Amino acid sequence: MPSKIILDCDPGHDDAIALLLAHGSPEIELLAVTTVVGNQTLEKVTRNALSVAKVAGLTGVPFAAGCARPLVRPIEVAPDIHGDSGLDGPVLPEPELALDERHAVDLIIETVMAHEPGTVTLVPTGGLTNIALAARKEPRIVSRVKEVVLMGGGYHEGNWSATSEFNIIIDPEAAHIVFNESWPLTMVGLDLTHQALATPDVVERIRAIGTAPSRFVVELLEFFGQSYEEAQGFTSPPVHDPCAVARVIDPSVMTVRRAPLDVELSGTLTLGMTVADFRRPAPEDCTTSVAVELDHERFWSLIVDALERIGEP
Ligand SMILES: [Ca+2]
Repeated sequence: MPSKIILDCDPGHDDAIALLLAHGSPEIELLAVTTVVGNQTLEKVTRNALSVAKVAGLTGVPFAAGCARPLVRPIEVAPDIHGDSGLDGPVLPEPELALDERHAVDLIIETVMAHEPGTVTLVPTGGLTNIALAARKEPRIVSRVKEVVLMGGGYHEGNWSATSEFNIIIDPEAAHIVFNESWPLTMVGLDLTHQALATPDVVERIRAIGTAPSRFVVELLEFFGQSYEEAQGFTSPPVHDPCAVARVIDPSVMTVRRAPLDVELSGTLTLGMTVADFRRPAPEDCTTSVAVELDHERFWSLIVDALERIGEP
């Protein structure tokens, strides 16, 4: 039985690859794709999601736009990493799919409520505004969701401040809501995703597939690599978001550790920090885990295999 997921994203180079990975993996049944302000404005990331769908030949899955700004904070986007479009590098095809008319928050709620309890996994790879609002608007989704597997945060690393990761710091109040609900939650944070480096041999493996979607990914990785080198001194870019999808496809692709988790809302230096308490074994009722170590070879093989299955749509 494939795992049913809702991908809530802000494409975004790594979101685009996460979407391709989900679409090309038989272990995943993609129920819906929802967008949220983050790497760029809602309008831009939504268009990007639809362009990626066109590249992937993805049809029959509802795409819905969600929140255009965080719950409390002003909008903060990331053009220095993702460019002015949010997905700079490749030529973006004109979208063909029409957006679902529902707000993303309603699509998330209706999708979770329409499926058996314990069968739908939420995979957020952007700020947590939509997910937080969905939990507040329809609290029954919290016990019905199988798990939340999110890309964000980090127990020892930050990237947007010394302590905090972009997806969390752009809407820390939303993250606080999501991290403090009772659903099982796995935080695939920077500690893990900084191991998911698109090294030159990885880029060559993807290039060798020789299809239009693989060329699209190579062009994404080339732009992303340049951004990360200039902005943060990486020699190969960390490809964050597909790590969360990979965890759902094959849990053995990473090790995780159970630990109580919370989000800092009042720190002057540490706003948006995700704090994991490792002082003792996690208590029985702890529902949160953090991703620790990635199987780099297995991870990239999942992406290469997905692109090979997508082929030339
Ligand atoms: Ca993202």
